[in-house]
Amino acid sequence: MFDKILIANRGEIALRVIRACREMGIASVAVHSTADADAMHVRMADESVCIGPPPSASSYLSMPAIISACEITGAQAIHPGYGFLSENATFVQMVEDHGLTFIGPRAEHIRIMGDKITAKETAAQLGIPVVPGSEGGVADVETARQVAAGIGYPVIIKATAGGGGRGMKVAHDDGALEVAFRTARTEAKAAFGNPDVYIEKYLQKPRHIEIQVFGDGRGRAVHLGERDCSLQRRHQKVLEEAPGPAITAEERARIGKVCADAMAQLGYAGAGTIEFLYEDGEFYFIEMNTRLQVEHPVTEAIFGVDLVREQICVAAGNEMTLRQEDLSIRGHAIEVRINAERVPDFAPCPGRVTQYHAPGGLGVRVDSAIYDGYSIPPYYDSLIGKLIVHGRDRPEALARLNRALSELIVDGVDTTVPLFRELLKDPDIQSGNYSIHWLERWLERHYR
Ligand code: MV4
Repeated sequence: MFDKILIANRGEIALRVIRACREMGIASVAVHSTADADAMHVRMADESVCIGPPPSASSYLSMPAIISACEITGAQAIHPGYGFLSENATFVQMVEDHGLTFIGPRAEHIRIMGDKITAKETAAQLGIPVVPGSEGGVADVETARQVAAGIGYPVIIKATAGGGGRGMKVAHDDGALEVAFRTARTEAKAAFGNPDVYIEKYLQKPRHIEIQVFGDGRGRAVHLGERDCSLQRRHQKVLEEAPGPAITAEERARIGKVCADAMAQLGYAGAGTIEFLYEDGEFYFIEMNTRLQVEHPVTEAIFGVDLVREQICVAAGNEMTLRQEDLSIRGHAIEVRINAERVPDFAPCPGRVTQYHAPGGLGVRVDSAIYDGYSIPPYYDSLIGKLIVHGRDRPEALARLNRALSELIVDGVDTTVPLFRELLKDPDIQSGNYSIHWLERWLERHYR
């Protein structure tokens, strides 16, 4: 096992990893920009190293600065958290070339899943159901027409190098295809430096369901069920829950086994998430994320598993302790993302937190790195905390969330907390009846 781990991240996820390290008797090293000298992750770690000025590109994304921080402190492994360098295959390679361990999957698997066409081809080969569409990229309008005619309208044109919803165009009929196709290519080139696009059948009212997988890198893998992350605004998740309100135990077992078997075949190491669109009882692969996700705590709650501990164990070359037959779901969990943003326009709202009080009690978890008097810097993501509740069933989780939100105090900055207090009153949220477009429509209705 490692003696010392460096956490190449900040905020709540850095704290999350430090907590796992401390429980495992592993020393932790925080890295921080000059803007984060007073950050909680710096105070909670055993040691810290300043790695550069405020902009991420010169600090949290600086590969040489992070590798140097390992050398200075004697850290043997790097946990990347999410975002920043967590899905950067070049970084993984560099970490390994310096005799250090990256706590995450192999560079090769990150690379495969980073290219959306390769990811989809790989998924299909591994037996994962994918959205009907073009085989690989589509280079000209004529081919696009043929593909669209084959699968039927509406279709969606997506950037190969994309992800997170950027560079997508929907065409509802043949007349709209040419413009959609050309616009998608132009935007893909501008946004990602790569004009390649592919085509899929457009699913009109799906849910976003993602399967948590975990592999030992030696041919064993398990699944930890699904999360429903359909409540999004502009491709940013707002609320996530597990299990998915629309997914049956049989569906979970079936798609879960498909995913676990696929990861076993790949020899995948550590935590991963396989994203699906789910419509009319069918799962369609869209992407795979080769990292720990923001919303991992809802899975931890219902399975009683510490995913970060497992990541560290597998990276250290230990046997995976997770066995599919031992993994069972207890109750229901919901996470809401607390962002320093003004509702309803979601403009970032950095500044000083004049008062903070976190809720507590049975079934309540708060992952946050803020504190009384903390100044939220303007340079980074606006996520300042996550409130996760766990109940014996969905109604109990919802009641607990409502109660916890009533206790939560974050003064001095605008946050998304008032949004959740409103959202919980809606009958569709109470019943779990929502798709990927529900939230945008609700926001329209509610705040116009
Ligand atoms: C789709 C789709 C409908 N049909 N693909 C958006 C981000 C990227 N991860 C994939 N996305 C979508 N792909 C097909 N074939 C609709 C979306 C989509 C979406 C997906 C998940 C969560 C929220 C979304 C909001 C708008 C569109």
